[in-house]
Amino acid sequence: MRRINHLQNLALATCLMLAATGAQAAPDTLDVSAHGATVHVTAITDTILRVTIDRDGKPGETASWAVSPAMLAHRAPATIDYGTLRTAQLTASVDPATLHLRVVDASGRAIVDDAANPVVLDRDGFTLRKVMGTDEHFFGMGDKSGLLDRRGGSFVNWNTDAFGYASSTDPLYKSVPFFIATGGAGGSYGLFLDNTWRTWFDFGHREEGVVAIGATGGPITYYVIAGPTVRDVVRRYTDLTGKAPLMPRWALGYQQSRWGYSSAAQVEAIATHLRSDHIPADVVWMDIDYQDRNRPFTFNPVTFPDMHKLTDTVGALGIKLVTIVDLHVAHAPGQAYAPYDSGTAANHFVHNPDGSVYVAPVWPGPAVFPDFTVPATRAWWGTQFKRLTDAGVGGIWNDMNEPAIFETPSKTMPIDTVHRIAGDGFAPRNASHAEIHNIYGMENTRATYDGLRALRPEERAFVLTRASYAGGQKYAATWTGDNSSTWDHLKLSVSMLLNLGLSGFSYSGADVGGFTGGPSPDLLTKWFEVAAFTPFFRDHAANDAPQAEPWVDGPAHLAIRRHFVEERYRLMPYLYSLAASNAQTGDPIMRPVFYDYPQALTAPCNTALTFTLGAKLLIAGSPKPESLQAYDVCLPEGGWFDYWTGEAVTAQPIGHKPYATISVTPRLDALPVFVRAGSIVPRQPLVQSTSQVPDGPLELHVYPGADCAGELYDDDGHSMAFAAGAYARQAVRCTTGANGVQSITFDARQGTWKPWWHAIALVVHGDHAPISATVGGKAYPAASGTRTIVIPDQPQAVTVTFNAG
Ligand code: MIG
Repeated sequence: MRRINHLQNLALATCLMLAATGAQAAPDTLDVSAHGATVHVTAITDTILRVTIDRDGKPGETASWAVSPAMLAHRAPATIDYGTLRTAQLTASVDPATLHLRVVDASGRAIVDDAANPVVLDRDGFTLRKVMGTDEHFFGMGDKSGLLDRRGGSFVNWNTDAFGYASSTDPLYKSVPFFIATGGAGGSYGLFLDNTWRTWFDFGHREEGVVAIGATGGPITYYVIAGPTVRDVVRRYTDLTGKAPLMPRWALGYQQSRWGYSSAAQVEAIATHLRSDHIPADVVWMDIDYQDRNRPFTFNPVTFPDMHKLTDTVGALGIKLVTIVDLHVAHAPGQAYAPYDSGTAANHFVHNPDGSVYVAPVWPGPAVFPDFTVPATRAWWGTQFKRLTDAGVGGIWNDMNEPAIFETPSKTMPIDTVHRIAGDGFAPRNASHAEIHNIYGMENTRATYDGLRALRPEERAFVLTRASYAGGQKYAATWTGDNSSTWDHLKLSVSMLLNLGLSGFSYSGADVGGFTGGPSPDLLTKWFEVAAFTPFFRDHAANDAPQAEPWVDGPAHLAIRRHFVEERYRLMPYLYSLAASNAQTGDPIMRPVFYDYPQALTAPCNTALTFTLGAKLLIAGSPKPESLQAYDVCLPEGGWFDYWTGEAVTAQPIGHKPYATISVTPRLDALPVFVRAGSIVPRQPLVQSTSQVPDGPLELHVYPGADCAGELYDDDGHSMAFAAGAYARQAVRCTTGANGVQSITFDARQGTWKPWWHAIALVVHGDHAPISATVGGKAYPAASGTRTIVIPDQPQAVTVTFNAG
């Protein structure tokens, strides 16, 4: 149609140079026009640039489903000269002839540079082309499968119910059109294409040396997020799209699920079995089986006659119930089904182009679909949860929200169904499903989250979702959908969770054991071991798969699985402090090794089943977990301890490389975990549920080394009181001398919360075990034959000194 907008032909572009209108200064935006397109560059912060491209002089809307109005309006001081915009940290320049955009850092190094033909407009779609550096590696893009590094890959964003997906399947459930490039001359950068339509990203797959991104429609709006570190980019991306809220502590506990727990008696039996087998656990999940005819917001009157009684009974065991609530409301006119009746009365459902209500089959049979882009519809949806919160349900699981539709080859709504936009900074208008599809699941979880918060304002809300979009971390945790019971999927789970974490979704998990197929006993055991160190730890299986609860393979397997679940509960103070810091900074809980050890980016430290939990623990499962062959674990330079024995590790340096390796012979009952030298890791006595107060002192495991530090965080674990100051946060540091750890310094505790511990057990690792510690003029001896010294709790700023033997 508008051929003049095709900029892909350089020769043509040269002829068209005369048509360029040149650059003009505006108060806070650099505007450069050529060939009927205008590039606008705005400094949201010193390190985040918003780039929009208008076509035919029609400015796009400044509204977003991912970025808050406050961030959209945020500006950093910038100087705009002819063709350039400068912030304190970046300079962006746009060539007035070609619209070529280049962003450099303060020392002139290119952070991101356009490739030839940088902007190609084609009907309603577009392609943007950036240079792909030879040493750059690419991460993020949400839950996409395949390798950790996206380099060489090509991906589409279109939320899809991908039952039975493999490592090559794309697209999957979520759309996070955001990647991080690292390894380039100017360090790392992030690029977030804020376009909800079907988008695609190509990392040198079609064309060597070019990152190409595009969409079939919608606004050309993207953000360049500068580093230089990956951590900088992730923190800034979550400044832009929002931090995940602090989850309740129980959501970090072990969670037992299965499609097919089909009566209250069975749910109760599962909870009782967890307790009688002494498997620490916090949640039992209830899949669609608890509902009446698969209708959302109902309880099956025969099999689940008294939901309140059930939540009370399992609640007494320290276990919460999380129930599934899918968005497909049964199309049940005249049947006194309140969600249908009230939703119809207020016109809350998605329409067909002819104005009728769109009806399609899913679990309840014919169903209708709330129009979650309408604020009034979200509010109505939120109120529907009252029946569940009144019954004492702990959290909500939003499945099928791609949305999934049965009996149609596209597996989803026709792209011409009509949604309404009526707020959120957008001009009111109708929008096609093509525009709304990728945010439909996120807006579903937003309605659920806000609804739970409104119904229980004092409590944190917990929502799990399958589909989402960039920024969806503000509303829900997520899981990787219908994986399979294969060793390949165990490996895949790690790369998927790592990329989700880098994409803002820190609180993620994969179905332990695999959803379909039924795991072998060894696979399920190894999966428990690995998943015990991942953020969201839920064993789940399909209705037609064999039972996969921890006890199904006999006492030997149960013992190993229990041991790893117990270890997670002992590590709860560390895990919870990571969750608290994620809510503040956006740092993922589970990270690729290069997040904290950038020198490991190109080392073989990033193989399958290798990751860190926070900066301090490195988990190094075998790259071939199905095999018992010895393998090399790669440890970034700087010293490590064996987490299980507490002994320092002697790793083999590899020439002058910034890492060393250690050979490990795998065992079914073991998973190598290492602790960084210079760490203080908090642990606690074993509990069977996070609702139980640990009996005994908080343990601080101290591992001597450079930059020795740790953090303590505690609060009541479930209410919003922390937001008003009822938390306890305390930094701890240690010094190391010739005799190992010399001292530990506690900063003054911040916040008004009084944590559960009254004493602290200092466990000092390394070659030298102290015989006593002195604090406040008093000496405390080590328990005989141990490296453990118990001192009183230390809320004030204080230094504890160790006395060598
Ligand atoms: O059509 O609710 O991914 O976890 O057990 C399948 C039944 C619907 C798909 C979810 C899965 C869940 C299942 N659901």
